[in-house]
Amino acid sequence: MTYESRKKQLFERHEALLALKNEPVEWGNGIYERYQRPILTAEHTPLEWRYDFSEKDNPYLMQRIMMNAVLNAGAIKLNGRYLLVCRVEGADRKSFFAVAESPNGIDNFRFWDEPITMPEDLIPATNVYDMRVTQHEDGWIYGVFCAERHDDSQPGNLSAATATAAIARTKDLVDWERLPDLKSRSQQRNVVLHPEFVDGKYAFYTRPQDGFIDTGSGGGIGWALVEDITHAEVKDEIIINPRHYHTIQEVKNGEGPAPLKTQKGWLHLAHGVRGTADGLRYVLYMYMTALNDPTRVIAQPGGWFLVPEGREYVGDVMNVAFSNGWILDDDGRVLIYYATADTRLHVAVSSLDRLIDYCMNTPEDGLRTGASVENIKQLIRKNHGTLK
Ligand code: BGC
Ligand code: BMA
Repeated sequence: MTYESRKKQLFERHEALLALKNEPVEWGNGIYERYQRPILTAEHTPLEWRYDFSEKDNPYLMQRIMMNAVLNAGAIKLNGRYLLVCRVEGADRKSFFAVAESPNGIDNFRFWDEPITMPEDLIPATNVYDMRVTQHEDGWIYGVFCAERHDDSQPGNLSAATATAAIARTKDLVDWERLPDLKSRSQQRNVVLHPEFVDGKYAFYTRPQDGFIDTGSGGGIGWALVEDITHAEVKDEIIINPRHYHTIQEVKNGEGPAPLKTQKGWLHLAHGVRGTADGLRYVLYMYMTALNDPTRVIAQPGGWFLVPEGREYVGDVMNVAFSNGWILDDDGRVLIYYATADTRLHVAVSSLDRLIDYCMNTPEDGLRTGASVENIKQLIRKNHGTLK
C-alpha cells in the first residue's frame, strides 16, 4: 500500500469513529440513561496531533506523539454549543486541556484544532488536570483545576508532590487569563467555584488534605469565601459535606462540577472514595444544599449514584468513576459527563426533575446495617400495602 493510500485510510477510519452514533442503553435504573459507547477516547484525538504527515520525514507513517487517555472533563453550553474542556493525557503522563465540541452533547464530539495554551502561574506546574468550568455571575467563565508540582522540600523522594488549586478565566475557552493559584494552608485538589456571589464574595468548594494523597484530618468537602478572585486566599474554611466511616466516602470525597441551581435547592454531584483490598474505589454520589444557604445540606441520598459497569471497570486506574462536568440543557435535560478507569469519557442523561426526585426520595444512609434493613422493609411493606 502506498503512503498516500495508507494516509487516506487512516483518515477514513478516524472519521468513521468520530461519526458513530451513540444510543442510550435500555433498562437502566430509571435515574439516568447510560450510552452504549464512550464519547471520547485517546483514539478520538485529531490525527494531526499524533502523526507527521510528511512522507519524507515520516516514511513509516508512525505516530510521533502518542495519546494515552481522554478523561475528566469540565463542561459548558455556550452560545448553543456543547463544549467539554477535557483532560487529555499523553503517553508521557502529562495531561493538558483541550476543548471538544458536539452538536448535541451526546455524540460526534470533535476536538478543536489545538489544545488550550494555559498560561503559567509564577512557578510552572509539572501537570494540570480536572478543570471545573463555572459560568460566574460576574460575567467570566472560570476554570479551576489542579496544578501539581514536585515537593522540593523532600528532594530525595521522587513521588513527593503538591496539589494546588489553579484559577484561570476566559470568555470563549480560547484565550485564558491565569490568576494566581488559590492560597491555602493545606494542599487542595477538587476545588470548584460556586456560580454566584455569596454575601458579595466568591465562594469556593474546597477539599483540604494533609498531604498529596492523604485527605486525613481534612474532613471532607469544604467551603470558603474569597473577596478578591485575583488574589484568592482561603482564610476560613468549614466542612459542609463530611466523610463517614463505612460509607462510599470513607477515605475521600470531592465536589464534582459546579452545582446546578434548582427551585428546590442546589444540586451537587461529587465523588466518594473508599479503600478496598484492591486499591481505591471511586464512585459518584449526589447531595443538595439550601438555596439561601449553600453550606447547609438538605438531602443526601444514601450510597452511590453511578459506578463503573462492565467494560468501564477496565483501564489505567481500575474501579474509578469520576465527574467534573455536567450541562443543564434548555429543556431540563442534564448531561452528565463521567470518566471511567481514568481512561475514557462517557455521557449519562437525566433531567433536573429526575435528579431532584432521586435526591429527595432515596433513603439516606443510616450509617448502620440495621438502618439499611429498615429502609428495605419499609419499601417492601409500602409495595405490599402493609405499611403502618
Ligand atoms: C494524578 C491524578 C490523581 C492524583 C492523586 C496525580 O498524579 O495525575 O489523576 O488523581 O495523582 O492520585
Ligand atoms: C483523583 C482525581 C482524578 C482521578 C482520580 C482517580 O485524585 O483528581 O484525576 O480520576 O484521582 O485516579
